Amino acid sequence: MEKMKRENPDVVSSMVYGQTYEERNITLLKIGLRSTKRKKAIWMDCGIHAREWIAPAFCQYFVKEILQGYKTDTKVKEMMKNLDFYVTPVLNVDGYIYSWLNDSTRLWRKSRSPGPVGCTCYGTDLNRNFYANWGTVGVSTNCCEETYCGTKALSESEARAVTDMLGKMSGDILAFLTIHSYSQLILVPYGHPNISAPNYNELMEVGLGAAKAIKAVHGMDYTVGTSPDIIYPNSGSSCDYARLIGIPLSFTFELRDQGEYGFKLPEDQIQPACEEAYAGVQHIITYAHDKAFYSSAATVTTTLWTTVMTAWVFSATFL
Ligand code: 0X9
Ligand code: ZN
Repeated sequence: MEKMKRENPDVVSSMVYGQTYEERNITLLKIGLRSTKRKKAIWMDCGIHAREWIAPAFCQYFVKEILQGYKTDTKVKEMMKNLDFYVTPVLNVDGYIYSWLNDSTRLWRKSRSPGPVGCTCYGTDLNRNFYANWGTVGVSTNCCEETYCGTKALSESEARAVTDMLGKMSGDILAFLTIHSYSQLILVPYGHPNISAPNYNELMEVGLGAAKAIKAVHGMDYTVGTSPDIIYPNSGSSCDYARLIGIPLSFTFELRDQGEYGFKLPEDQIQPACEEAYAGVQHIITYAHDKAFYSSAATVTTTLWTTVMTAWVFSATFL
């Protein structure tokens, strides 16, 4: 992150927006061209689940690509003028570092906070700890389980950090993308089976467009849908929280593979997995950008045109 800032001081800055249980910084990179106009934002976080190592790799790849892209690709440059990208390469820093410790900790998923009194296990599933139908479905209340949702919503400082940051920025965020592995899925809100997003059709259409873009890169199939429809119901996820507070486009990506290697994706798949996921993400970002900047421009044009025509009809009739 420091290197990216050093090499691109005009477009990259960083911000510490929280601390983990073990008091490490939670840091994001803000990437965008300076502008006098009010900019919209795209949120991306990776590594909320410790063992899903392809996710932090993807955030790095994404940062590298957009930093190259804005020099060579006019669309990326245009988006960098209108948007700021807020990228958290590793959200669950404690868990991620723990998963690098040795073979026995490699598959750690949760945070690293100790369990409540009377429970000797560690960690809360950060993707069950958000204030989004917290504790209702697809969670465990046993602190030794992988999907332990914590003692209450936002018991974890990592979930609080994201919530606070989103709260400050939510009016400006066009798209919220949270990157996981594995299964090759693009999940749309909600994880709760009884509620559905008001723009479900739009989310599905954009998600299917992203899956098509992914397939065009290396032929990989990604399935699109809500988690109850295609995997399992769940509550307290960051993706659901983002949609609940009004961020219109909220997606969970589950990157490669489909179970052959699972979380231990071999090194030679890092590059292709990132390339295809980049195409999917780019589809969503482009849609979000064009909707915000072109349809409002179109509205202005239509309004102007209507005014001109009304004046013309008025003058033709009465003058
Ligand atoms: O269970 C999860 O937290 C996610 N899958 S994973 O295998 N990476 O753990 C999926 C969460 C999806 N939930 C919503 N989008 N609501
Ligand atoms: Zn995950």
